Amino acid sequence: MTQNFSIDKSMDILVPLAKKECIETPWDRYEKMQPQCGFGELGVCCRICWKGPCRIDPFGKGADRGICGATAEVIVARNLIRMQAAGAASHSEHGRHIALAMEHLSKHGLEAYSIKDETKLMAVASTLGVETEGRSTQEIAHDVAQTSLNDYMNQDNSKGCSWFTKTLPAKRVQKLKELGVMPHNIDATISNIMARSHVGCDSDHVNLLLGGIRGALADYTGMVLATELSDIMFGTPQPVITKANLGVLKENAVNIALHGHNPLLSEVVCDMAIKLNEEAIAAGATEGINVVGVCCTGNEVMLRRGIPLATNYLSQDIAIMTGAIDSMVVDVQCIMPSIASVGACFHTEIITTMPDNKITGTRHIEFSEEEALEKATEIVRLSIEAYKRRDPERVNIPQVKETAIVGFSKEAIVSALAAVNPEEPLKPLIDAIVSGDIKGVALFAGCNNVRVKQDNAYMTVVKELLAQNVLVLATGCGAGAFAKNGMMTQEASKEFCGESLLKILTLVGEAAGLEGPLPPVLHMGSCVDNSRAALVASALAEALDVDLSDLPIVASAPELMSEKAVAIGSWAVALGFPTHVGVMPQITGAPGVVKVLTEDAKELFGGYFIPEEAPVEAANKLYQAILEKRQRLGI
Ligand code: CUV
Repeated sequence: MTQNFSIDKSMDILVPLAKKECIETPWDRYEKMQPQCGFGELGVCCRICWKGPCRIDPFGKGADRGICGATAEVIVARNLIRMQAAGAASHSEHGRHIALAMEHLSKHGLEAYSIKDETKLMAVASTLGVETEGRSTQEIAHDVAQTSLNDYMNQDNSKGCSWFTKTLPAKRVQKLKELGVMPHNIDATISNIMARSHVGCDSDHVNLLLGGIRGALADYTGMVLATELSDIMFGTPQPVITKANLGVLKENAVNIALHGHNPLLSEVVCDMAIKLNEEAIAAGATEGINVVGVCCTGNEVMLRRGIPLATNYLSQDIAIMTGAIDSMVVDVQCIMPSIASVGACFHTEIITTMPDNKITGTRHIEFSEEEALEKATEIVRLSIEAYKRRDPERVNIPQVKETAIVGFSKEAIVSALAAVNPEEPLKPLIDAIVSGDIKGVALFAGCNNVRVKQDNAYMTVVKELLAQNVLVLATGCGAGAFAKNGMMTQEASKEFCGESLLKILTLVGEAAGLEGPLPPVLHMGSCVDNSRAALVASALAEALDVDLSDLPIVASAPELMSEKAVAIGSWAVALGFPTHVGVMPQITGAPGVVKVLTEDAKELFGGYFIPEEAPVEAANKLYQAILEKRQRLGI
C-alpha cells in the first residue's frame, strides 16, 4: 500500500500499523488537504496587507491586479523572496548561534566545548586573514568568531561579507558585486527583503528577484560560516562506516533520537549518552544507550561520530510508531509538530530545547551553552526513565538498514585525492573531468515532500546520472534518502556507476586505503554543509582559473519543500549552477518571474532553474546542462 507514497521499506511496515492504530501520517494529512489551493500553487495569492487577501485570476477573466495594483509578477516575486529570506534567516541564525558559542568559548571557556580541530582553525584563520603568528588558539578562535559575527554587523555595503568574498573565487565575487547582489551584512540583507516587499515598496519583479538572490547569497554566507566553525569546534568529518534506516533502533537499548540541526545540542547529548551508559544498563537496557539521528542533526552526528541515521524528513513522526524511540530530542528546523501527537500515543518523550522553538504538548528543557552538560544529563536521564515505561508489546522495529560510508567533507575528499597525487591533490579529479572519465559533478540537496514518492525521485535521478559517469555529492535529507536506500556502499558503485566513473572511484578509493571504490554518492553532511560542495567547486575553479559557472557542475533538489531549500537552490543558481527542482515552484502564475529564473538567469549568472517533476526527464536535462558546460569549456 505504501508503495504509492514511499520506497522506504520500513514504511511498508509502519504505515499500515499507523492505519490500524488510527494514527495519522503526513500522507493522511496530505490527502485531507486535497484539493490544495490553486491560487497558492501558482503563487498569485497575496496576504501581505489587510486590504487583502488578494488573488489574481490565472485565466484572465477576473482580477488582474491586487487592490493596491500589484500585478501577478509583483505578488509572486514578493512571495518568493520572502521565502528566500526565511531560508537565509534559518541558516544564518544557526551560524550566529555557533559563532557566539565560539566567541564565548574563546573568551571565558565553556565546560562542554573545546576547539577540537586546531588544523581547521588555522586554515580558516588564514582564509579569513586572521593573524596566527605567535598567538594562542584562544586568541585566534576569538578573532575567527569576531570576523564571522562581523558578517552580521558590517554597515559598509561596498564591502562584502568576509565569508562570502573569501571563500568564493574572485571572478564570481566580482561578477556578483557588479550585479548588485553581493551581501554586505547577513541580517541587513534579510531585513532588506522584508522591507522592500512590504506593501507599496519595490514593485518591479526583476528588481525584487535580484534582492532575493542577494538574500540567497546571505544564506550561503551564514551556511558556510556555520559549517566551518562547527568543524573547528566539533571536528571535520572524515570517512566513517555506519548504518541507515529504522533497523538501527535496538530493542534492548535506550534509543535516543536526535533531530533538528545544530550540533551545539546534539554533540553534548552524544557525549553524555556515553557517560551515562551504565545507568541505562542498570535500568534494564542490556545494550545501553543507542543514539540515532533524524534529518540534518542526524547527518551532523553521522558524519562526525558515525552515529546511525534512523530516518529523513518525511518519516520522522512515523519513526515513533516503532514504539522503540524513548526520546526524540529536537532543536530547530524541519521538526513536524505532529511528533507531539504521535509521541503522546507512545511512551516517547518529545523534548524541545530551544527558547524560540517549542511545541505545544511536549516537554521543554531549555538548553544553553553554559549549562550544556547539566541539560544534556537531564535529557539522557529522562530518556532512561521513558525506557522503563516502554511497552514491549508495542515495539515494532522494521529490520531494514543499509551500510553507509559517509563523511566526505572537502578536506576528506582532498585527502583521498592526495593519496593519488600528493603534490597536486585536485589534479586527478581535474584530469578525470577534462578527459571525460567524469562527465561532471551533481550536488543533490533538499528534503522530502509528500508531493513526491518518498526517496524515489532522488534514487531515479541519481541512477541515471551515475550511469552517465557523473560524480555525485549529497547533503541533507537527500543524502539521508541515499543512505537509507543503499547508495553509500561500495557494491552500489559497482552496480550503478558507468565504467569510467567506477574506474576513478576505484583509483581514489584504493589509494585512500579502501579495498575497492568509494561509494557512488559522497555524503557531505547536513543542509548547511552544502557550503562544502561550494568550497570544492571553488577550489576546482581556482585551480583551472575559470569562473564557477564555467564548470560542468549541476545541482538537484528532486524532493524539496523548505524555505531553506529554496534559498540554497537560489544561491546555487547565483553561483552558476543549473539547478533542478523536482516540485513545481509556487511561481508559475507569473510568466515574467518564471522567465527570469529559468532563462534570463542563465545570461546573468550562468546558473538557472530547471523545474521538472519527472525524474528521468530531469536527469536528462541535468546531463544536457553538463554537456553544454563541457562544450563551452572546450572539453
Ligand atoms: Ni536541513 S531543510 S527537510 S532537515 S533537507 Fe531535510 Fe535538512 Fe530539508 Fe530539513
